[in-house]
Amino acid sequence: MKNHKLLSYLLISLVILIAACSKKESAVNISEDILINQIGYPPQAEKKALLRIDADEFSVKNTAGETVYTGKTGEWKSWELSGDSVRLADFSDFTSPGEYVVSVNDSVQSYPFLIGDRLYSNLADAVLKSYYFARCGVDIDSVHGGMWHRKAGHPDTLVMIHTSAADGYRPKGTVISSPGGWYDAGDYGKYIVNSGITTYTLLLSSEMNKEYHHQQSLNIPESGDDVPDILDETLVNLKWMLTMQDPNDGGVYHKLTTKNFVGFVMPAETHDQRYVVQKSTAAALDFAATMAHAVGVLQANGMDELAGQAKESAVKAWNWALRHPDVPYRQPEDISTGAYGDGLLVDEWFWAAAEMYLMNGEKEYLDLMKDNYSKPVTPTWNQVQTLGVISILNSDKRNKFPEIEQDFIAHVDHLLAKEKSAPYVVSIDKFAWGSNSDVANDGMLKLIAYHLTGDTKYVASAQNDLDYLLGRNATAYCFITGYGSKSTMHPHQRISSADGVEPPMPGYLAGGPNISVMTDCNPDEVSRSKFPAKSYADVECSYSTNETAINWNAPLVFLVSGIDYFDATR
Ligand code: 9MR
Ligand code: 9MR
Repeated sequence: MKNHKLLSYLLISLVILIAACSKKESAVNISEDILINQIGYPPQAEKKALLRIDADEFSVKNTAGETVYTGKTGEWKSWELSGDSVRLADFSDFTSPGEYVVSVNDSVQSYPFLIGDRLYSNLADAVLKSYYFARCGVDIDSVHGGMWHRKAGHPDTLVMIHTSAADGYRPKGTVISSPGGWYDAGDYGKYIVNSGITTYTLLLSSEMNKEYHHQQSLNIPESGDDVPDILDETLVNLKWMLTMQDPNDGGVYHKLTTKNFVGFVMPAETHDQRYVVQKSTAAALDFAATMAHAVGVLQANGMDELAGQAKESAVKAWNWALRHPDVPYRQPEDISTGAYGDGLLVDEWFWAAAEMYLMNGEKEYLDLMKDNYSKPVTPTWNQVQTLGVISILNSDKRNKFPEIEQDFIAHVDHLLAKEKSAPYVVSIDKFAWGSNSDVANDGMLKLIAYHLTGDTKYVASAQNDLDYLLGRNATAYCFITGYGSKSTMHPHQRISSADGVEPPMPGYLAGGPNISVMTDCNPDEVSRSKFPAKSYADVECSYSTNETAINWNAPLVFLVSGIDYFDATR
């Protein structure tokens, strides 16, 4: 009897529970078929959502569930890269600050988002602070790192010259010191080629978004000194780069890594021997370009001694490259960490020559710059001519190069044209490894075009790139850790995996969708879309879609800071 009573009590409770749950579900029916920027939109910005639902109308509702705006949707547009179709929901003329959802048929709604001023300030800080969390060889204390505090690892004061890097000055087995810098990515390596473009891009943001970065405080150990935090942080890596040059001949080691990738353990728990591996022409040129560019920034910030050192190192690396114009990086047999190998160096020559020319005005560099010119493209670690182009257009030599300026604007206009005809309102139409960084770099180029022309159509288009990264994309993910309703939680990143803290370190951009390596995870366990724009998996094993990397965050620093800066001054 007693048992029967208990059973019926349990049954009734279960029924009530199920009813309560299903009621809750029908009250809040969030659908990933409504894609929005999950942080939100500045009042004066264009505001676009995308519907994968065939509805002619949509509405915007406030938190009380009241409809505050209704609009008509655009026509169905299908995209071969995502394998689906979307309809545009444009509510740009709705400008009242507040928290909202986009709703369709009164039955489904988007994740919530805000309309308001300065929505991205906090995000801009986090995206830049990601570099502090990536510092190599120092404790991250709880004052600055909060719950992500950790012990130092990889002092890198006893680094061996690998056989591939041995020469008369530093024979095999020589030990050098090369401490500091940032971990490249989810792995613990430090790579010069990738450091070059990253360091340059951050220096560029410090110059072009100068007032913005001047008021920014990141709560890093250097905060409060007389240098902007972005520069303090960037110098961490620049100073490491200087240690990668062989003072004897000016050559630059390609990378500093263990022989093989180590496991997913904390920095302080891994002690495998680290090596500097092979000098390469690409490393020398990227190093020379970055150092030459840094000279002006350092001088402008009263750091003359370091500026002098950067200048001298740039010249030495450049001269090494002249003596060794064609030394590609070839991965030695006993080394299996990242290669960053590049067989085509015209763009590296152009970039380095441009920076050397801007540094000291000599004709020798100008000639080589002209000889190696090719039209600007969206930059990546192995396509860097556009970095030289940007430096020229930002300099007092700009007027001497009207064709280069034309080519730059033509590339950005082409990005705008692609966005205009793209169903997902974004310029990207090729999904390579790190595709999200291509979106961020497109956005950066658009903001630079705005600086050059004053035309705000470029800012509007950059906002679309940001909207994409913050959730208005075919995967419905906000790709930046710690931000948005549904964001990357399991990046392929050793520290976030091993630190025992549930949320990943914040402010990191995931690599993003691509179909380069469909087997990084066991395909039986992790299903990936065959469509490039959807082929993303928020799982740790997916190094080809879900790693983080310094060169991917840097254009995002520029993009978010630039848009927030624009928002603050419009
Ligand atoms: O963890 C490595 C990551 O940082 C690299 O980007 C990636 C590609 O080179 O490789 C990862 O390491 C994997 C290796 O390539 C294959 N075996 C499994 C390793 C860890 O997932
Ligand atoms: O970003 C790099 C990507 O363009 C390459 O296709 C890929 C494979 O070679 O390597 C990426 O760089 C990785 C590097 O080799 C090691 N550290 C992690 C980087 C990001 O995945």
